[in-house]
Amino acid sequence: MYENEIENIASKASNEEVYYSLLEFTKDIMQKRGKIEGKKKIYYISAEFLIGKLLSNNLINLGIYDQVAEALKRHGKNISEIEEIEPEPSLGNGGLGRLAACFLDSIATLGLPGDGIGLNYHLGLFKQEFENNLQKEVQNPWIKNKSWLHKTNVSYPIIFGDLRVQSIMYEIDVTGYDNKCNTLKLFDIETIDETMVQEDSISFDKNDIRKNLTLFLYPDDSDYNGQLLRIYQQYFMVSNAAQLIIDEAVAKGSNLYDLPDYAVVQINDTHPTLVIPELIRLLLKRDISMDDAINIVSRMCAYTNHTILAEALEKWPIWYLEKVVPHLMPVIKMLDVKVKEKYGNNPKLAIIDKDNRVHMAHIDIHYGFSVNGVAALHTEILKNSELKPFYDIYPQKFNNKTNGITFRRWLLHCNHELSDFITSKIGDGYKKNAEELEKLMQFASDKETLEKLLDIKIAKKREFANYLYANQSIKIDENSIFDVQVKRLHEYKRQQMNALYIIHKYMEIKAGKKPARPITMIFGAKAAPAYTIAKDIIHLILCLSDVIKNDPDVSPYLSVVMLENYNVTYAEKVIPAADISEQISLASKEASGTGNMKFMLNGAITLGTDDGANVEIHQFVGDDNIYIFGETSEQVIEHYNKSNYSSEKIYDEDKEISKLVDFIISKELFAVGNKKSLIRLYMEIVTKDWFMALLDLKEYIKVKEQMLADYEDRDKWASKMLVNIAKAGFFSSDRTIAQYNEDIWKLN
Ligand code: 26V
Repeated sequence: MYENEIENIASKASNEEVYYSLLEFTKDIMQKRGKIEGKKKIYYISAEFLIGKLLSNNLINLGIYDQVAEALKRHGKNISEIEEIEPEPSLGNGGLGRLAACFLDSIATLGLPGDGIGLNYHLGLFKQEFENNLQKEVQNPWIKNKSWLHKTNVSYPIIFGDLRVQSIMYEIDVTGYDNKCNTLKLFDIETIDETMVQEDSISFDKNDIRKNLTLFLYPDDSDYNGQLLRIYQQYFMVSNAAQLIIDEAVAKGSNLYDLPDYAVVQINDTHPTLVIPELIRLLLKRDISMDDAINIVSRMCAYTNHTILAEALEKWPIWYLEKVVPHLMPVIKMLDVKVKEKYGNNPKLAIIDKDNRVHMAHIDIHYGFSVNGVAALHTEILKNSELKPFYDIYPQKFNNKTNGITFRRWLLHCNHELSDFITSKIGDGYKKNAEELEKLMQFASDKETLEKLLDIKIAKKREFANYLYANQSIKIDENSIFDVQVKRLHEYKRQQMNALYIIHKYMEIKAGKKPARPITMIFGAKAAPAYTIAKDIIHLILCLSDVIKNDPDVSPYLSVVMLENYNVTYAEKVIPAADISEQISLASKEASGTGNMKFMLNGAITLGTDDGANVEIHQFVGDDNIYIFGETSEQVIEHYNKSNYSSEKIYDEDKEISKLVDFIISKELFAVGNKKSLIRLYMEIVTKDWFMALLDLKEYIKVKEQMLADYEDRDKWASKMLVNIAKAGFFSSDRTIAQYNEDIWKLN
């Protein structure tokens, strides 16, 4: 099919022309594929959809990738160069947004009717640049005249306390693998003014809602105006969603009392929570009683919790909501009164607390029918500690849905070499039924297979090294061990602990103890613009990179690289090249992690704590194929409950540790870095260390050393790689989505 069109496109002169012709051609085929239909639909409402570039993924899902790649080759072109032209939409921060994108792929692949609903941020998340070893944020426009977006004529009035706007709905088609399409619906307004952002920065006037409503993803909310803007965004998103859901159901014949037969809403973290009172308000306007409206909405909304970090759980001062959405307040107050009538004045269950703050998660739990965590351990922690008072009254609502990743993007697209090899060994059934990867286990000690796996890894390392050089002019040694930690920068993820390992290694090499093979430490991380300590940690890593690069005693054996503007595109390049996957969060703090799954699938070995989905990875691969260290989540929770952790004590009593921490304020680092930032970080670690980096540091160093030693037994290492790939099937988001459907959505 399409031979002539593809040939014609491939023969165009420039890569740009080829890209834009392919874009139109692909959009056209997707339109012709048609939509997935059904009476009941899942609406996945999310403030973030980190979709990444779409061309190759769409071609793969349409089954024409190879055909296009070969035609291009015949015309002397390379599909990866064509891909370079596509801008990456950065409509997400990290795991939560990327998960939403993987879920859309799997919902369509399983043939379930389901749309994503979100916002069309014009500038998305900031673009990260490094200047003087510091993170600098600049704007990141992605919407060009021609893109994957279609403008529709769907439009709704959205009413705020002090203004009224008219929305426009854009759509991006989401094609399933070998299936029809669903859509990602992104809402926007016409009056957004990108010119209000000063060039080379991300600051803008936060007061002019008409001009800035969908300008940025999660604008810096460290000040009052930023937080208000976030509520404007949230209400804009959910009011559009609620109006659309009702319209679509009514068009299919709903009398509104039977709305739950037509629509189920998945609330992705608390950001879309206001959809609950908004749906109730809209039903009241259609003469449905309050009790009936609450009953209808409570049977259609389900909530996913993605974190136990208190500072990330949204609680809005009531007067913020009174200002932005005064018409929702009677509903929210009624929801609160009903909880208090039923459960008394238990402050742990209240929607509006004594300080007049509105707890968004509490609305979701009382007035939704399902509450899920995102990995087995995380769900247990929700049930037994963080949300225990709710579990006690609603045990039937709680369920676990361990996260997953789409294998189309994270294997077929990013690692053709590996997926082709797997196909040659076990056929291509695993592309639709990921658990078939288990068939690879028969080759766990087959020398030829293991050698081929090592060959593919080295090829991917070379490819990444070339990309890195082209992008950041940094040269790395493809024969070194690639030890990779890529994820948002947060103290609980403990990049600072990894930095302390680097200091340890640097000192060892300085003292004459050379490693068996050079090591390349690779980081990628953006810090929230107002998160000072996170930026200090980036600064430390960049400074260490400088010190080591300029030290001829050390640089042949160790190098440190920080990827600039780490995003989905970078992830697709670095993950297939990784040997070691760093998943070292403080146990209990990482709800799931999904990078851990991507690395595993691409044959990297995990160095991690028993946290989030690492626990399940550990169970699948067994002790011999993963490196686990650190205190358990129970022990960590006990430290918090008893307030008995003191980094100062460890620092004072353990000279090996204090020696490493002291290097942060050494003359070597001061020579290349910012003294104030380094001292602030040093003080933070010594006197606070909220996420207990010093607690696990020594065991971390020991286990990493063991891992580096084990790497030298190449056959054994390759067999660990194979076991990781073979056991990755469970972590396909197709499995996760099948479980959401079976237990929560109940479509078909
Ligand atoms: C948000 C914030 C905002 C304010 C300051 C600190 C802070 C810390 C963390 C967060 C994260 C919010 C929710 C989130 O992104 N969770 C991530 O969801 C992923 C998908 O389920 C999961 O794999 C990650 O473990 C989890 O952190």
